[in-house]
Amino acid sequence: MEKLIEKYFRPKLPHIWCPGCGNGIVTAAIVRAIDKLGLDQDKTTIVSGIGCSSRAPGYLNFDTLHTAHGRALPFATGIKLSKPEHKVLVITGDGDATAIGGNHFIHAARRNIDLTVIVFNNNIYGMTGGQYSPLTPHMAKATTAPYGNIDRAFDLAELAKGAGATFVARSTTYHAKQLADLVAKAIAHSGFSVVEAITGCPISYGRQNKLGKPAALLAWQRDNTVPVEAVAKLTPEQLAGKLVTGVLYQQVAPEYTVEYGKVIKQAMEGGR
Ligand SMILES: Cc1ncc(C[n+]2csc(CCOP(=O)(O)OP(=O)(O)O)c2C)c(N)n1
Ligand code: SF4
Ligand SMILES: [Mg+2]
Repeated sequence: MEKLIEKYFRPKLPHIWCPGCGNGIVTAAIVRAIDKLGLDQDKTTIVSGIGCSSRAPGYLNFDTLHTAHGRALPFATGIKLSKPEHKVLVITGDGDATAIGGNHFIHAARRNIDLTVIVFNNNIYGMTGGQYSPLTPHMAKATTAPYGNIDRAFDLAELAKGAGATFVARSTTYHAKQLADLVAKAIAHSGFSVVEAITGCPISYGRQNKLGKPAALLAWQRDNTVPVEAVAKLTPEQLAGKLVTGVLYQQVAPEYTVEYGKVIKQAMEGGR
């Protein structure tokens, strides 16, 4: 990891994350994926919105943009359209991606634009003190739901797939190696790819829901996930309440910047 730190991280310590936060594990998984694929650092752009998770690109030695809350995808779309040969990654939180940025998320998925979105899902608005997000589980506690959240949560993977994403995967900070492999697969995929990274927020979500120390949050991830390959062998009772991990969906479909390029070419040639 030392070599990776030297190559891919900016010397920008201390970072803002609390002790035991899972964000470092997800960020390291992204760096490992980039290194595995041998991406050109000068042709890789990482964009984020606002939140604890969205601070990650600031620590990374690439062209990075820390934008406005929920707006990472419009910025990333503009970059990808102007430089289609670049790899563009988006780092976002559950609130950033599915609350204030929810509309951008579904429309970027619908376009199948070649962006890789890594959603750091800690089930809460970590940065602003623990308000519930659209990914806070039903009846979990948050500062805005001290008696339990009566909203039902989105299933992010189903939302992405339903909106048109062509690569959807999920893993956790407990499964850090699998997470890095899935991010690499998502980046290699041509089209809108989404990786849901389940990560622990011990300080806000964990405390409010009495989940224990950071290690207990990792143990929760270990005990409440099922690899997609095992699903067919399990009964509905065994699957109840479990999160499925792995590549959940993949499809080949026309990619937006390629289609856009064709239209531009046709217009330049004067055809209709
Ligand atoms: C327009 C706007 N509204 C609200 C905020 C306040 N705000 C900053 S981060 C955040 C929530 C972040 O939650 P999430 O995306 O889940 O990231 P996390 O901090 O949990 O990683 C909010 C509401 C803001 N910065 N800008
Ligand atoms: S508030 Fe939660 S998500 Fe934010 S840095 Fe602290 S532990 Fe991490
Ligand atoms: Mg969050």
